[in-house]
Amino acid sequence: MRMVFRWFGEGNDSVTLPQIKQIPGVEGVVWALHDIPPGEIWPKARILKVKKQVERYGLHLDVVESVNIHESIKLGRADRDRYITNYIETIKNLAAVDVKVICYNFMPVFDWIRTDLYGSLPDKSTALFYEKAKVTDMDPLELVKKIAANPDYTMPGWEPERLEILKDLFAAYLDVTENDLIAHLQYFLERVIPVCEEYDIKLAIHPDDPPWEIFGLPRIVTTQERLRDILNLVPSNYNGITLCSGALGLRRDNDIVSMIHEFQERIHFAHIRNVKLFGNGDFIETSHRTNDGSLGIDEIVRAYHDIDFTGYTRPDHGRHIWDEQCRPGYGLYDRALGIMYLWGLWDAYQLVKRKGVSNVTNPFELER
Ligand code: CS2
Ligand code: MN
Repeated sequence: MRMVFRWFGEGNDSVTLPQIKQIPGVEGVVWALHDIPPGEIWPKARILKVKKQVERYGLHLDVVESVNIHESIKLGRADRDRYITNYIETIKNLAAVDVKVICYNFMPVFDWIRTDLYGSLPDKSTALFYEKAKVTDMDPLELVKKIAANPDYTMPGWEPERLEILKDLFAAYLDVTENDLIAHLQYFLERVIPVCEEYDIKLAIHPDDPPWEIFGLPRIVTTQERLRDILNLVPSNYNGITLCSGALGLRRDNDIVSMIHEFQERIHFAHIRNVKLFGNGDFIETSHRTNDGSLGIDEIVRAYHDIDFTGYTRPDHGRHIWDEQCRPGYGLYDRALGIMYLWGLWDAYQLVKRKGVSNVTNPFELER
């Protein structure tokens, strides 16, 4: 497990590089050029600037999240080849600074969707919250308008200035089926993966969040079966997965431990976080600790330990605690606590392995 930490860039993040450097066991940042629109080439000079900033603190920039995919590629439009060519140029520019993994997603229109970025937890901290009724009962454009009108609630893809574009996109996706979307992903992968092989840089698709159809938009990165299909679209090690426990774990029928075992060679990036699922379909993000949410983070870390996972790993979203002012889900404190929890589990499993405590398979199960 090689620990990395998401950083949104100088002037764009409340968390600083010196702070990240002091979190135990963090070796690199997960970064992106967030101001470059999907479909455009990431300029070499901009990439080199980040390299300089990050390396000054002894951190690496091996993992990029995300190089976003232009909607024309997802829609299979006639102009997609131009955007694929640009994507390939970006891959080459990133390989030139030794980037090893590129995380991306194939979600139409929106990245992750929540209805409240500051939902309350019983301890008075706040976290990203999803209220099912709000999503199912509302016209998506109305919801977008309402959320976008409040600057505190702006999420990726929901920006007010995108409203007109959003209307067109919704219309464009009306007759795109899940199978079409899979075919468009295949078309993309067949063209970029050979370049990834040549330049030794791995692609890692992030699951849809939440992993089900939303607002009538098709979604395909949702289950173990779907992940298997995607890996088989182009059977190369360079066509891999970002296994996000918090996104996939929103479905009770998803078994993360089984996915870790099945896809082990193709998991190039692990996102680990917990989430509390409610009976009515709502959910809220929690601390990383197993006891605080619905996912067995202890079992998930044990599965990574069992497969001797050497891939990049990051804590995912955290709560907002101790009055921290930060990007929603991306504060310093709770994610740093999350890292210490992950290391705590990992080191304990290491110890059990070293000492050969054969009668205790999971010391943490005894506590629960
Ligand atoms: C989210 C996403 O769950 C997550 O990791 O923060 O924004 C995610 O980074 C992107 O969907 C990956 O492309
Ligand atoms: Mn994630």
